[in-house]
Amino acid sequence: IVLFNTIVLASHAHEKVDVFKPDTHSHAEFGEAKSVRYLLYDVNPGEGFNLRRDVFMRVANLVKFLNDDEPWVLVLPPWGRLYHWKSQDLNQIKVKWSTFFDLASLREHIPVIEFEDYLTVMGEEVVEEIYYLQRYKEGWTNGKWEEKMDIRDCIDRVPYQKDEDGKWRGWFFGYENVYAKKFACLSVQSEAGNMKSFLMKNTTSRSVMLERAEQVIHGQYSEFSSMFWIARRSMVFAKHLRDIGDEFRREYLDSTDENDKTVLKSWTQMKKNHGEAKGGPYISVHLRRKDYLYAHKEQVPSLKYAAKQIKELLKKNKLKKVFIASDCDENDFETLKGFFKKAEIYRYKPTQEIREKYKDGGVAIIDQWIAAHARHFVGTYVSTFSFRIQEEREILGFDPETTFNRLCSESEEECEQPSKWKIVY
Ligand code: GFB
Repeated sequence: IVLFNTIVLASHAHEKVDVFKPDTHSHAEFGEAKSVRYLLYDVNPGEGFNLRRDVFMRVANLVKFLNDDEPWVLVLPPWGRLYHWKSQDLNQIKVKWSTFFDLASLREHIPVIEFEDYLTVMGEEVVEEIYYLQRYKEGWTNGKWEEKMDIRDCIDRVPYQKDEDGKWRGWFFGYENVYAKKFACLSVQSEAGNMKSFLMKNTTSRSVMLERAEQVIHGQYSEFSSMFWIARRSMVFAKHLRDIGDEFRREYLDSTDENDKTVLKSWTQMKKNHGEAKGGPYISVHLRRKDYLYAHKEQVPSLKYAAKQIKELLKKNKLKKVFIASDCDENDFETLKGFFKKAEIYRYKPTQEIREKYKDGGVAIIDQWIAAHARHFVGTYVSTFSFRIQEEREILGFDPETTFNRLCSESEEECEQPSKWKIVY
């Protein structure tokens, strides 16, 4: 079903050419075998890991819709060069998705391959077409949202340049020899799913890359829809990371899946009611520091005030253990611990071997996994890191009252708690 009025591709910037007529083209022409096409994407370099996971869900659902009509495979963008991955001693580019996620689970939703496998399949280090998604220069017309997309002049300086052989060169996840044959800027105001017609009708090459894929929104497939949650549920963390988290839970937090009622099944089989999961006998806290200390200084508590809130939660839940997931340094962690006399305060500290194998991203996932299994969770204001923990808890079947909570700062008069984005099956 076509939900927008016009999809246009201009041969020259600003010139609109209607190429898509919903009434004449709304059905795929079957009868001929269609060859597989590859969709690639990347995200604004400044975005962190957990917003990138959200962009994956949008693109994954786009690939799902494409597959209703044509065989498309999503090429997973290697992880790397992330602003928050500060460990200088680790090599943190070209990191495969399988380091962090279970590819078999992703494939229960859509066909995916790693970038390196894509290069092997292509037999050449090439991306055929790149569309650099950008806003409309003129903003929303009449202040009204309408679905549209047009090839336009690039608004910002783009990180791709044409070399003397006519090849487009750019970052390409750190793969220096990769080039693109064609490059254009595409102004979009669109739901991810609505890119389908553009890709099917306005592009023909074997591989297409959407740069700045965060420009497209979830739209009707947002948190309120089962499609969002299907894509989200398929993002199962890699078993090697879950195992490390589970071992830590067992060893320090008296937490096992059997006791906590968090036994994991294949995501396609798992459907938990709220309140079925009990969680381990500990409070978990996502205490976001670093850039949040200035980016959200009004909403981020001092360590002392965070400790006060945690103590109240321990008392209320009759618990004595706390698990802290945080990007804070050791000094801050020790300071925080110093505010507690009786409670046991834990933090996951990776060995050097684990750091080297799974990088800063893997360690963050282990933190998220442990935090997701607590009897009660409290996160940080607007942090996508906290949001992803909340989603994990929805999947596991926790009572939303134990999940959608955040720490308040001492300067907040009203401390609004996070929206309850409950799972939809
Ligand atoms: O994931 P993320 O986008 O969440 O970025 P926000 C935060 C990153 O910091 C994580 C590290 O991906 C981790 O690398 N980090 C944060 C942590 N909390 C923890 C933790 O508890 N444990 C571990 N091990 N690592 C957004 C950013 O951050 O905040 C934007 O994505 C921007 O770029 C905005 O800076 C202000 O949503 O918290």
